[in-house]
Amino acid sequence: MARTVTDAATAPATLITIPLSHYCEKARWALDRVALPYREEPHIPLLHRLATRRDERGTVPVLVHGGRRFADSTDILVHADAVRGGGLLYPREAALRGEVEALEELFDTQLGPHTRRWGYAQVLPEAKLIRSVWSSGVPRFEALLLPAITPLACRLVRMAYKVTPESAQRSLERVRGVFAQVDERLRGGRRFLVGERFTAADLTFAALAAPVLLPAECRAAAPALEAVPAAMREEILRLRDTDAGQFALRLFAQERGHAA
Ligand SMILES: N[C@@H](CCC(=O)N[C@@H](CS)C(=O)NCC(=O)O)C(=O)O
Repeated sequence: MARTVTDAATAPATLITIPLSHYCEKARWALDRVALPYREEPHIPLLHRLATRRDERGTVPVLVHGGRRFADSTDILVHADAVRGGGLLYPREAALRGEVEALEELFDTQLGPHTRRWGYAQVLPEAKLIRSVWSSGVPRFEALLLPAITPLACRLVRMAYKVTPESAQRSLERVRGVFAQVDERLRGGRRFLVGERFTAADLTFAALAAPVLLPAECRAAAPALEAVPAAMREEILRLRDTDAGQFALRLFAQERGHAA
């Protein structure tokens, strides 16, 4: 017999994460938003690959739910929305849904990789800081292994995300470019990016902007603003001061704790 939406909605879910990851925060926020119960399974970088070895890309987040695996944050949002009956993260109206999907894709590809690269460029030289965010909430034996793994993990992160001082500067320009597009879209005082309600477009923008804003309500593991190097702090304060930055901070303050 086919499973009903209600069966699927109440089946226990597991979200595999790296606690620092902003794509994981995007998925976590969506599950919280639609009130889909889940258990988070956080891992340190490298060991996350053991948990994601059966997924083609091996990245996090991965949602395991109702016997299925969703190994991409957008797939997780689409599933979370559908399993709760639809209309919570994506508008039911086709044209509006198309706009949300286009913005989500823009932020996934043009914002997330660049906030991550810039953020890593600032914190990778700070060994103590990076260890504290990578170990947040992970199983005890992984936390104990982390000091030994950190030098290799830092090298791999630099290679995988092509982190150099020059690329970080270029990424910051790309972030400013996306922020300018969001500023433009918000002109005229609109409260959300699409239509009159909070959607996956707003959620994705705010979650993927988190590494350059460090919002207090973000549930990804992140350093405190006071703990980051001074140059990073100054740039964060400048980005917070833009319309797009203010918008993302408002979404975290008003919408992060709110279940639909
Ligand atoms: N398009 C993917 C991107 C996910 C992604 O890049 N995840 C990073 C963490 S932010 C990751 O898993 N990195 C470790 C790896 O590649 O093994 C999504 O939206 O889920």
